Order: sequence, then structure tokens, then C-alpha cells
Amino acid sequence: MAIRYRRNINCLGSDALHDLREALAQMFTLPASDEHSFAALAGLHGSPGNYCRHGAPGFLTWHRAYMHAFERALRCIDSSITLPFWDWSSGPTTGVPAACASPTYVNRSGATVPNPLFAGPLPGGGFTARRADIATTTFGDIATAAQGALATSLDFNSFQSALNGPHGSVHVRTGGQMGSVAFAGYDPLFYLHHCNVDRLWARWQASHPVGLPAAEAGFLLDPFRLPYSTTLRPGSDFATTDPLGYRYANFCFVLPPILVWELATIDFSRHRVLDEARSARLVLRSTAMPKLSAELRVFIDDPDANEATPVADNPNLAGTIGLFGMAAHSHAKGTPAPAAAAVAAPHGHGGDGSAAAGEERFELELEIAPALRRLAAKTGMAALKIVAVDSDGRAMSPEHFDLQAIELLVD
Ligand SMILES: [Cu+2]
Repeated sequence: MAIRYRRNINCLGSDALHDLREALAQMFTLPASDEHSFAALAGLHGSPGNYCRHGAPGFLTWHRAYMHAFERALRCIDSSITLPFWDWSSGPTTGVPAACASPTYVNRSGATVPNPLFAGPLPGGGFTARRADIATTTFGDIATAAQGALATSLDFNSFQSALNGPHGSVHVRTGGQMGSVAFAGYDPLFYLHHCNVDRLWARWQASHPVGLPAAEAGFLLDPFRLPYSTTLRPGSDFATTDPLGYRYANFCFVLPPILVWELATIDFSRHRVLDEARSARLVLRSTAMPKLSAELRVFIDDPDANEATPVADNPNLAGTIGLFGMAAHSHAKGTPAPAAAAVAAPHGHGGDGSAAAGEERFELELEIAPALRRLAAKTGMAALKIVAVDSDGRAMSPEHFDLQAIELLVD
């Protein structure tokens, strides 16, 4: 199964944010009789469903199953979507994420419309709200408590109870419906909040690879059932995220739209990410493959790199991406350097969800963790340069390429 990455909401580019908002707005319009509707899913938590678990067993597993169901509903509408998280736990923050903070936003057509991340429809009519001074409300002490839970909990049960408090504080401090078990699920922010709770659990699991206690593994997560079955799924079905098809990009860095041959600097110094990173994927997004075949060579800390810079045994080469021109459906191939590194998994996807007909999107990926560990671990900085050469090894100018965004996902 292909692994998809859940990202920090602050890392979504404008296209991904439009996709998310459009899918959420569509879920709002579905009737409660539809199991993929916002009304049905929001109602499971407290009112009218009252299924949620906040103690042991089941707090972490039940909410993982719940987020999985909510994400599936979004992906039924647009399969390019993954549930994003609200990171209130990495350091002091104020207010809710920018994408969730204003009542309206400007949509793809330029019209100002209600922001579905700001408020959700309530069963009796009307919309959710948050405390009036949410924009100046701080969450720093809660972040400290969450970091403490990550650092000091030695077994599952103690981690689950240590995380419960900071999780609850975020509910209470956000206020409005988020502060009540019955109606919290109706604020769309709920799903970003619990996605972060789930991410923290996944982080803790990465450093504590122990199984679930028997009472958790066997606990039945009502109302989550196997597809086409009346059998309730046990906690063990949600013990780890890989079998569910997702991981978290704990850190992401969106580079400003750059052209090939330009230098872009990534600053890791505020984030202790490189030492613990399983992977660091450089994702290049484009709407068109170049007409001519090309090779993109990614160099780190070599501002003078050009078409003549050697690629064999060059420690500054992070990897290459080969692009076969002319064919709309050609597959790009990424090769990390040196040869021992993990295999890159590029893929193009087109025609998904709301993408307009004829508008094809490509994502080219390159694993650059080995190069970053080699070059950026000491300084916390990496200067990235993408060099483009044609099949004869000649330099290619930027107008051959249409790179909308370059993103680095670290997990
Ligand atoms: Cu909660």
C-alpha cells in the first residue's frame, strides 16, 4: 500500500488548501443519513452518538479510528487529500492555525465564501464558534506538557494518560463547542487537533516500539466496523499507522517558488529534526512534464554547481530525477545519491478530485535524508540548487520547467 503523508496545516500550499476546503464544504452539504457526511461523523463523538472514549482503554485507539474514518470521507471526495494537523505541541503558539482563523476565504474563482475550517454546521442549525479572544490565546504551556509526555512516558498506559491532560487543555482553551464533549466534533478544528494527538502518539511509538497492552489491543472500537461487516474493529487494528496507509511529516518546509538553477536555503536550526528523521523527501510539484527529456540534479551546499559538476562520488549531490519528455503520463525516476540510499518513489497523479479536465499534476520525489545528514546536520542549514541538463549533458534553461512548489517533508 502506498503511504500517504499527513502534514501540518501551515504547510499546505494554496492548491492543497483549496482541495481540503472544497471537500469539507461538500461534506457539510451531505445529509446525516450518509455515513461520509460531516453531520454523521461529527455526531459520533458526543451528540447524538456518544461513542468517544477519553479514558483507558481506548482514548488513543478510538480517536485514531475516528480520524481515519473522517479522513476516508474527505478522500472519497478528493483522493489527493490527507487530514492535516494543528501543531500546538512543538513550541509556544498563539491562536488557531491561520487557515482556520477567519470566517471567510477567497476561493479558486476569486469569490469570498465561508471558510469551512472556521466553523461547522450544528445539528440544530447555526454554526460552531470559539472563545472570543482565541486570536490572542496562548498554548505554550500545553506544548511544554505534551513534550513532557513524549519525553518521560515509559509505557503505553502512562503515555496515554500523560497526553490526555494537554489534549483536554487544548479543547477547553479553544472554547465554544470545542470545550464540550457533546459538540466538539462539530468544530472542524477538532479533526486537526486530534490529528495532532494521533501524531504525538505515532512519535512516541517511533521511540517506544512496544505493542499495545492486551486491554487496549482487544478493546472494541464501537462504532468502527470492518468494511461490509457487522464486526467491530479492535484496538489492535489501529496499533500503528503504516497498515492504515499513512505517516506524519513532522516537519515540512515549503520553498518559495524557485526556478532550476536558483539557490534556496532551508533552515533546520530551530527544529531538531535531522537526527531522528526516518526520511526527508523533496517533492517537486509541477502541472506539466517538460517537452524535452531532462535530468534534474539536486545539489546541497554547492552554489557553483553546473552541468559540468561531476555526479559520480560527489558528496554534495543529493540525487537526480530523470524526466522523460513528450509523454504526458511518463514516470519520473528519482535516484538518491550515493547509491546506498533508499529508493525514491516518485509518482504523477492527474485527474484527481477537483482538478479541472486537462489540468494534470505531477509530484516528483527524491529521498535526500542521507545527503542532509551528511551536509546539514552540523550547521542546521542547507543551500539547495537544482541543475537541469538535457540528454547530451548540456545545461537547460528554466523555461523548460514548470515547478509550482518545492516541499521538503521530514518524518
Ligand atoms: Cu478530544
